[in-house]
Amino acid sequence: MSSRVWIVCLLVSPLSCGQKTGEVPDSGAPPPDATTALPGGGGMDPNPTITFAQVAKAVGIDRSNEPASANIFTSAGTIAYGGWLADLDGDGWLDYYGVNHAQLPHLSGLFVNNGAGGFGKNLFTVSLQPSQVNPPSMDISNEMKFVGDLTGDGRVDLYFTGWSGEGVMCANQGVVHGSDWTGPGYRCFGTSDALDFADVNGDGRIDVLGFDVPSFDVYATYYSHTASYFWRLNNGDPNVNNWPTTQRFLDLRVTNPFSPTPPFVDLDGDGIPDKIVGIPVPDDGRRGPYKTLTAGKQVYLGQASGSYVMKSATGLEAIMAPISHIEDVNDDGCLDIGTDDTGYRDNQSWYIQNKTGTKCNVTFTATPRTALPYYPGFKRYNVDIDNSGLLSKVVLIHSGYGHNDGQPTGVSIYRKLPDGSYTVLRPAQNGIQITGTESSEFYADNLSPGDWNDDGLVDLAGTGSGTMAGTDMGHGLWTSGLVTTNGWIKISLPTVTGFFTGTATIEVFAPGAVGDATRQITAPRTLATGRAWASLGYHLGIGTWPSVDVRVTFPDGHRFVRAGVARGARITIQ
Ligand SMILES: [Ca+2]
Ligand SMILES: [Ca+2]
Ligand SMILES: [Ca+2]
Ligand SMILES: [Ca+2]
Repeated sequence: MSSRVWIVCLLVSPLSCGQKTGEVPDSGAPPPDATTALPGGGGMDPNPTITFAQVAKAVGIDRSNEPASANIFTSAGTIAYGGWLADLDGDGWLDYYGVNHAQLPHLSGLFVNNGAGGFGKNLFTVSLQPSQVNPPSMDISNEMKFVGDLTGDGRVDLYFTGWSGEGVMCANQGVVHGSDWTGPGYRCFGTSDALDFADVNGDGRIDVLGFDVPSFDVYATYYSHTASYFWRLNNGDPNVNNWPTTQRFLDLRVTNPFSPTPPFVDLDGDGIPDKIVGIPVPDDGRRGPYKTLTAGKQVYLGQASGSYVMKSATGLEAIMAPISHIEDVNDDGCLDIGTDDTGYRDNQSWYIQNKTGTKCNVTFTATPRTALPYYPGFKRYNVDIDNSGLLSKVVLIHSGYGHNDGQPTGVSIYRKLPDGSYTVLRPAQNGIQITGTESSEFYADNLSPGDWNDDGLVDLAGTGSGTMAGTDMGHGLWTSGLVTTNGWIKISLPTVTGFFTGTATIEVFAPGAVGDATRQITAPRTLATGRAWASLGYHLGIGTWPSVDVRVTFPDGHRFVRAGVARGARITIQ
């Protein structure tokens, strides 16, 4: 980390760290080169050059480069099923985890960032060790469900899902020293798949929505959503099987609006969980070619009195396809419903939630993909791709089932403009090539944003076709080559770590405008337990402002303001 200098600001002595709260620095006026006005009153580069280069194999993402103690490498059975950036060893640099579809020895990848533009050897085989109690089925763990701190020690844990309803939770043991390697060590436990991760009982510990594995049924669990689900309530034990469970969902509250699932979703925004249930049909042909269809969907709204009340005329009554995504896909503050006949690999069909005034009213209108503000495709990521402070959409578009409306296969970047519209960069322009020599996408592709080389430009890890050039059979790392006059800052909050109740918020304002919601430079960043830890650096684009004012609200309500944070600054606030 010698190349990076962080300025430490202490909560107890704000005057030791920059200007006094409320002071208006000389740099308050928008810089002269800004020709595009932003909502915050500043400017942004109107013509950034956005390109990415595939560097994965060149910087060391190569699973065959293992310590000798991992024994003989074999790549038989390789299917890249996700690439993730996360600081696994806690040194502040983003590391790389590549999931294989069946995590047998050698097939997945765990690479520690060396802080000098590359990654070390593949530690997957030596790092992830099975627990003797509740041993995992690593051969059927095949997809990442959650990357975060499930044990409250500030270290990044991993939760995988597999076939047959099974899941694997790997608890980070901290840095361990093997015979010929040093790196993060993981102990892995077998458990059920998980549908949601959030602190639902308000004790500051992140909980997990699971179900009973012996009675697992794929149709009931994933398509009709009529399975017997329960929340595992975190008690701090690294073995998730030792957490107490509850099925009294109406005693719980929806605290994380970002990972809803039909059995536990707050559609009307009152914090009380609602649910969407499909009407099951027998497996006699009525479930359709993918065995996913139901006879329609019913919506139940949770009441403060502790019961569910069915809502009629929601617009979902005749929807037969399974709900595969619940997201606010059009960014209007109300959750929308995405369905996919295949269950998991096609571009979704969308039912947009309507509003009465500003309130989400739990009725839905079928809306063509092409009628949305950007083309939503298969998966969407909010990324400040150009450091403008605006969140652009990086979209994976699938063509395998013909529901791509003429859009090109692969990654399109919809760059957000100050007026709320988007301008699109297609795969041939942005340099993100995920199809290799295939004619169509590989359906398990993914992206994971993060600044792996710490140059202030957001990069993308991920996977695509096994024939992608410059990769170890589909494990990709696209490094940003952004050229722009926009700038950035990075904020570190080392005390916002472990288990905590409430949330922390980072807000960035125009100079002298702290607290003025109309003069925010970028969307506030809200941090919840399990999704925030000491070594995370929060990257924030600031457009062409020479400096900005930063306000942090800590979980206990304390606020800290640092005025005059210069572009390119790295600030630690504690
Ligand atoms: Ca690291
Ligand atoms: Ca509700
Ligand atoms: Ca919406
Ligand atoms: Ca970068």
